[in-house]
Amino acid sequence: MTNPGENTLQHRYGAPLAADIETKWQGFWRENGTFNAPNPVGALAEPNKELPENKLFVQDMFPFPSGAGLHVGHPLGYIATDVFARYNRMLGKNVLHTLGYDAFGLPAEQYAIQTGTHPRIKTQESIDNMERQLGRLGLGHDKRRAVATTDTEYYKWTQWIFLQIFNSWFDPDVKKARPIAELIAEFEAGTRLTKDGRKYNTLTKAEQAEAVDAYRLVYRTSSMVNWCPGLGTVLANEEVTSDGKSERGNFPVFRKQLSQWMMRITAYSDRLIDDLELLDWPDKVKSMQRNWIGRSRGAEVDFTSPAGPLRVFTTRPDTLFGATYMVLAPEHELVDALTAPTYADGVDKRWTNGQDTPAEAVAAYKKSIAAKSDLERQENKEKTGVFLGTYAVNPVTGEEVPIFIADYVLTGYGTGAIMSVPAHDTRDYEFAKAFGLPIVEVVKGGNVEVEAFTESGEAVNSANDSLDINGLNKADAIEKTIAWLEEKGLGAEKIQYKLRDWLFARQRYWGEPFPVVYDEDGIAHALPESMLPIELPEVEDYKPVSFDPEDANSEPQPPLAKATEWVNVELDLGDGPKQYTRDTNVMPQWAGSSWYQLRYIDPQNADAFCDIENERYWTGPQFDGDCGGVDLYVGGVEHAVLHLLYSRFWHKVLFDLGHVTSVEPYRRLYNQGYIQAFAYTDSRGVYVPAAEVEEKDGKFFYQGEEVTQEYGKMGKSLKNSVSPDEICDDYGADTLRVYEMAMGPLDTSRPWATKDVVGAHRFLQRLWRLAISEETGELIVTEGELTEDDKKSLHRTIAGVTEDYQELRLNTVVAKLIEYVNYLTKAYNGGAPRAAIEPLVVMLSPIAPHVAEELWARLGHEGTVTYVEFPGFEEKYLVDDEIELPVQVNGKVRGRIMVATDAAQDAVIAAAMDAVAAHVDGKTVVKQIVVPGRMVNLVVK
Ligand code: ANZ
Repeated sequence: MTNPGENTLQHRYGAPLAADIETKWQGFWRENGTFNAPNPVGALAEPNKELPENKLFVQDMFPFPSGAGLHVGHPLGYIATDVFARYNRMLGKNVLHTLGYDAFGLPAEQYAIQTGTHPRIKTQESIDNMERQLGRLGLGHDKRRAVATTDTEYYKWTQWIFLQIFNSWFDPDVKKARPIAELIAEFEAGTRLTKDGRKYNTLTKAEQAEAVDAYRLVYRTSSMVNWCPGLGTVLANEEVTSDGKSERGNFPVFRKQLSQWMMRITAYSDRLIDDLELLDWPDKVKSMQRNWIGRSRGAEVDFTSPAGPLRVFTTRPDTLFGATYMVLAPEHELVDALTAPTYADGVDKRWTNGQDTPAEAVAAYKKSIAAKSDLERQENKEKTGVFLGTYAVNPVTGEEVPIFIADYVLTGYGTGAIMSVPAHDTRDYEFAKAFGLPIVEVVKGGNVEVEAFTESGEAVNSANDSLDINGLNKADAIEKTIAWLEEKGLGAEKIQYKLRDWLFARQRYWGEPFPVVYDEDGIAHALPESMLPIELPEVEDYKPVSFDPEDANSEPQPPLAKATEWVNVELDLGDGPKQYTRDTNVMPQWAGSSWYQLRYIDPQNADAFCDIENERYWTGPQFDGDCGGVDLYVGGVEHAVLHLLYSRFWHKVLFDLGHVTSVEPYRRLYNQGYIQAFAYTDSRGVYVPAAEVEEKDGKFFYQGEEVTQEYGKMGKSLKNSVSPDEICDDYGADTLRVYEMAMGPLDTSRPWATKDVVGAHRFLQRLWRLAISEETGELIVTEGELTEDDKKSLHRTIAGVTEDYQELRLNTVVAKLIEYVNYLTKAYNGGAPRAAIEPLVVMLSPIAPHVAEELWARLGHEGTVTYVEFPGFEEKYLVDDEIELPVQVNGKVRGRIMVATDAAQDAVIAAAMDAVAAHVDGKTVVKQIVVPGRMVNLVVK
């Protein structure tokens, strides 16, 4: 089979010529720094150049340098941002666009462990390969700004930002971060008490340190974590699958109490929710963030119990009269105190789970749920739990209600205890049914005989001597109940969040070391800025200490702990040289990506993470109330929550501390769709190489055997990857770019079809033939005038693509350019007029930049097409000079006429009469109605 990209004509636009052109122009761009964007100040400033006020900062979610290399799905977003950036350069904007690497993290380390080389070497190899692959695509990046999070000069500043956060606290009065020194000053002056209400000056040194730590935005705490012995590390909740395994490696994960670094992101819950209003982001992503933060308004209510007040959090204080039992999380601190020595005679057998005493029942129950994740515990399944043998008193009814533990109540949310209202909460209803507990209706509207009624309605059965909410709607009932509780000292309004603080440590090697040491008393000291960077030590054996995957009792042993010379250091932290030990954890993979947009702005700054003047220029607010930030951030929706929440949090801290002028990191977010592909499985369900599958009569065959077609992600495991190198070899990068942009709207997923790529290639060949002779390679454009039709076609194309480029409708840009090229091909069949070709080359250059540069040069221009002004259009060519009108006879359309838009009424009627002569002949026309631009109606008798 001959490859359509190959050809015999030396001057035809085929793969060999495309390759020459692409190499040539990529070299030109590199040598001339074509895409270098100047900064106002610092290393990347150009003193003699006045910066345009009009700027654009475009950013991609940067890739993780994986050893596998790229498939054609990866660059979809990178090409789109490149097109957008190039288009905006033609509008005269100073455009910042680059691409770095998110290079720390577990996958690189795992991969390096498998292959036996140091993660740094492997990471660099992967980066080099991806650079090569992406380099072929002709992306217009300012290469000086490309950073990798693993560069020492980069992670020095990641550590510096950690120190800023560590050395600050969140002042609830002004709702922002402030330097920790200001808190200490307030403590010392006595104007602020410690969190537990003590006077700072009366405390010992250690107690003072503790009081300050309780406020820091970074803190250590002993908390329940997900310990994965098989990987040798602790995992964040998000890294654990719903069936309690590690997302990477599929090892068992156990809940374990461990001392860990945490970031107090919860302090920012309200601002992270409220500032979503300022952002030009997809609604879907905003609501995912809102749900993740999960703000609920409700109340805390105290029930009286044998162990003192038992506090619950409820979003429905209006249902308090219907609380017929209580449930504690099995981990609740009062469980032991509330466990009775014995069960009363005749206790319901369902409540004891076959055990003789409450203590035995509790122990057995705890054991049965130990391995379950929070997600599993909340799943819709049969409700389980056991009775503690004790009762609490409902504060409004005065009735005794039994106390249970059950896994559907989670520790770490609310107070870890609930009042159960089976009539109006589905989980409580199921539990009550399973355990034979009373169901009391307190909201009218449903049928609690058959199911819980969870909607709002009028309160019923809800009155005592001093509180009567009967007849009130939900909001009023809540308000009145809370007022009553507050008056009695039994409760208060409470806003609750689902968001948890950010577990910020991993027991791994390939991450940023913490700039923290411990003294002989185990007190943590943040290192001064002057000691940064804290570099990763070279270790012989950088593998984590992993354990028997099933050994829940194993203790994390970070690999850095083995670098004893690095761990034990003598330092002078202001009070003379002393021995310290370094923290042996590393930061989680999210750290480096939480601020990289700021380093793109000022990548070579040795004195600061980013000069605020440069930040103000590139991402500062542009008008009153504007949040500022990167102008366009493109990436997959899988980062809707964690990455974007973490980077918003860090950015806000930096803003509070005065290091940046923008309130948000990313002003506009765009989620691109995915390139998907068909995959094929044989009769055993094993994937076969998709490229070797043949289609016959709608059936698919691999080596003669019929296989089943599936549709989904592109990837190695599905054996359906297509590499961009392959397409570049066969057709050239411009063809790949045109094809990917033409496949469909950028925000939707689309199936890859290698056989369709040739269509994009033929389009570029037709374009080429309009200007260049395939036989001689000579320029064949004419200097002739454009016809009226040419002008109409040209100006319409310009108007259309201008709007489409702005709205990122890149598929319709391609469609309109194809239409224009087809028009010219038909009209001229060979050399077209220069005045028709030049604007075409400019319009196409963002999408197919190499061929555009080549044509631009052959048309006689010096230098690059990159900064040529984007063509404008004249309105007068956009209006039609002829229109089609329907002609009705007695209200029925009987014909159509073409008339000049400015035709006189008489002429329109004459044309209409002609068109419908058969329906009018022999009748009398009693009325002729012309609705200009719309229709003609003739009334006949
Ligand atoms: C009584 C009640 C009656 C409730 C009713 C709901 C409906 P959101 O909206 O997600 O914040 N809850 C409180 N703490 C819990 C915990 N640690 N584990 C599991 N469930 C917990 O949900 C708050 C509601 O979830 C609370 O309001 C409580 O049940 C339950 F008709 O209290 B509710």
